[in-house]
This record gives sequence, structure tokens and C-alpha cells, in this order.
Amino acid sequence: MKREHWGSRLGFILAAAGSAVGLGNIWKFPYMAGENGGGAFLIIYLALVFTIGISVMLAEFVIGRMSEKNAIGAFAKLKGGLWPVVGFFGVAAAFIILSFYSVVAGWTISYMIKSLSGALAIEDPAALGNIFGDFISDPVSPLIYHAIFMALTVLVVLAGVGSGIERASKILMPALFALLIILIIRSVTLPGGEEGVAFLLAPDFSKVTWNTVSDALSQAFFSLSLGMGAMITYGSYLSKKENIASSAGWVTLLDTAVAVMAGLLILPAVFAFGFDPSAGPGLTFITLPAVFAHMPMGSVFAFMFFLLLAIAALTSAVSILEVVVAYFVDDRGVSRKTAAIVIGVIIFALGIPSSLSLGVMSDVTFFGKSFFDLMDFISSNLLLPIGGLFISLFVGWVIWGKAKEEIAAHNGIVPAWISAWGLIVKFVAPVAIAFILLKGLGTF
Ligand code: ILE
Repeated sequence: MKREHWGSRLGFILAAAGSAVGLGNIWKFPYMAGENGGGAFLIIYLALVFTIGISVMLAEFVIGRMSEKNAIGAFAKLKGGLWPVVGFFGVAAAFIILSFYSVVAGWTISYMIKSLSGALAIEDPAALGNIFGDFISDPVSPLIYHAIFMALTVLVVLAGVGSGIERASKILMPALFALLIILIIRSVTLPGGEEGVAFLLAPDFSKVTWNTVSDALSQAFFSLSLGMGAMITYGSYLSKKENIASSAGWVTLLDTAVAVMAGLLILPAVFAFGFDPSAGPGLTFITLPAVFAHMPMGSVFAFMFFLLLAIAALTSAVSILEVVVAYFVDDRGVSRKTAAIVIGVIIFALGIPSSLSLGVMSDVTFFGKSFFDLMDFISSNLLLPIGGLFISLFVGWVIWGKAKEEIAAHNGIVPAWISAWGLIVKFVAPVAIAFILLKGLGTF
């Protein structure tokens, strides 16, 4: 059977950017920048994204389009041997990440509703902290939203690549950009907001340690959806006419722009009302509602913000589910419908202990971590970097000659920058990623 292709170049770029732009950009990036010296973190992050990040993304597009296969099947087709294990890591990462990602995405849906009902129109962050704490530790309510979010994700994937994923991305991504721009204008025009802009743009290198660098690299992988098979899978639906290098450039640029814009949305507002930018993961769910409560029509802006987060999360979750579904459809002969539903239900079930570990199961720890943190650690700190490392080595050393042809497939011209890309995938990325991996494991 001929593989389905994206309907248009724009459709593909929006879908891939939809995968990349997610909770990682809007929820995680601003608080990580807030904790790590603002502008200094931004500079390191940008440097890593535009060297290693963009290179690994291009490597994933090459593997996907050359093989026209899912993440595991791609390695089996291109080389075989033990290489499919790399794809297996990606599929495993996708599976695990979606289980807890959907829990957090569920929170955003609940917060949309809470904003509308006025339940969050409270100026005191301590009271909002209690609301958040009570909500996420509840044994039932977050699971209902987790189920709703997984159901939405399954529905999009079930409808297929063109009529589900591409169509949803073409509607949701422009909506996301529109919401983002409205919210940024509101935020940077707040009296006192300039301080937040300065915080994000003026670097304070005194806070930078090796940890900052390793956090920035892990964040780059997570945010660009690398090492989890997503870009291999999306790349496999690309036609040979597409310029994959420029696509990788666009997706990286859009993803980074949204992270910076999210910083510009959140930090000025936080500064304008005198809150702490280093509030950590609670910045979005606790500090931001307090910020909105200070604004005229705050509930409307709060609703728009959580809608923005939910949309960003949905287009990302769709890409992660597609990684697993594509494997079962391509290699196991399962129908798309059955695969999407059954895998969706299993991932939902795996998310249950993650959600409960923030409440009734908080005493159950594994290696000192809650189930939620354990899932996050195994996937983000182990599987993604391992995937990225071997993807770079695979393209740089195993299929390098063919990879160059793949880059030139649309016009027959091997670009001049190819040697710089070669240098990164052969040496720079593997060494840098190995460093982070060892650090993550606490070796040094
Ligand atoms: N890249 C997205 C994000 O930043 C997802 C990460 C796919 C798991 O949220």
C-alpha cells in the first residue's frame, strides 16, 4: 500500500510545529527561564536548539522520509541488526510521556472551566496554591479530565494523518498563534511589565552552572519533540518533493518563537504584579491566575490562556500517540481505529498512577521518586537523550552517504552546510548528549 502523504507543505509544517509546541514551551520554558537567570538561560537554550536541536530534527526527518516507516520499522528497513532498538526506545518514550502529559493537559481543561466560572478570580497566590494542590491530589476529578483529554487525542489520531492530524493542526495552530498574540499584547502593556521583558532579554550569567546547561539541553529535546519517534513518524508521511532541511528550520524556529513568546507573556505579567519569577512548575497554575485576577476582564484572559495551553497540548499529544499507533498499523497489521482506541485506553490506564501519585499514592515512591516523577525521569532524562544520541550516530555514521542524498532529494543539490551538519551529528551531538546523560544519572 502506498504511504499516505501530507496534503501540503504548510499542513506538514503546522502539524510538526504542533507536535513541538506544547506544554514544554508554555508551561515549562517560562518557569525554567525564571529559575535559571532569565536571559542567560535563553541564550544557552537558543545556542543548543540551533546547533544540536535542529540537527537531530533534520536527522529524524531523514530517517522517516527515507524509510517511509514508523520509528521502529524505519531502523529495521534502513539497517536492521540492533538498530530497531533505538526506535523501540522512541516508541517506549512516546508511550510513557503521553501517560503523564495527558494528566497535566487534563489540568488545563479543568482550569479553562474554573476560569470561566470565576473560581480562580482570587488575588492571593497562597489561596490559589491550595486550590491547585486540592485539585491535583483529588483521586477522581483529575482522572476525569485526563480521560477527556485522551479521548480527544484518540479522536484526532483515529481520523488519520490527513483528515485528522493535518486538518486539526491547520485549525488549531493559527488559533494558538492568535491567542498567544492577544495575551502577549495584554501582558507587555501592563504597567511594570518592562521589567519582565528585561529579565528575559538581559542575561544574568551569575546563575549559570553546568546544571543550567544540562537543563537547557533536556528542555530542547522535550520541546522540539526529539528522541521520541515523533519527527521520524511525521517525516515518514513526507513526499520526496519536500525540502526537509528548510522544514526542520521552520519547525525549530516556530517552536523557539513560541517558547520565547510564552516567556514574554508570562514573565512581564509576573513582574508587573510583583510575583516571584522562580516559582517553578506552579508558575502557570498558581501565579498566573493571581496575575489574571489583578486585571480587568481577568477571567476572560485566564480562560484564553488555559485554552491556549490545552490546544498546544492536544497537537503535541496527537503526535506522540501517532508514534505508537503508526508502529502497530505499519508493522503489526492492526487497523488505525483499533490501534488508536486500544493504545489510548492503555496509556490512559498508565496515567492513573501518575495522577494518583500526586495525592492518595504520594507515599508510594520508587528510588525516592513519585510515580509521576519516575515516569518523567525515565522518559525525559533517559529515553529521549539515548534516542537522540543514537539517532545522531545512525545518521552520521551508518547512513551518512544516503542521508546526504535524502537532503538533496527535492532538487538534486547537496547544500554547502552539509559538512557542518555532519560534524554535529557525527561528533558534537553524541558527545554533548552523552555528557548530559551521565550527568542525569548522577555520575558527576
Ligand atoms: N514537544 C512537546 C512539548 O513541548 C511534547 C513533548 C511533544 C513531549 O510539549
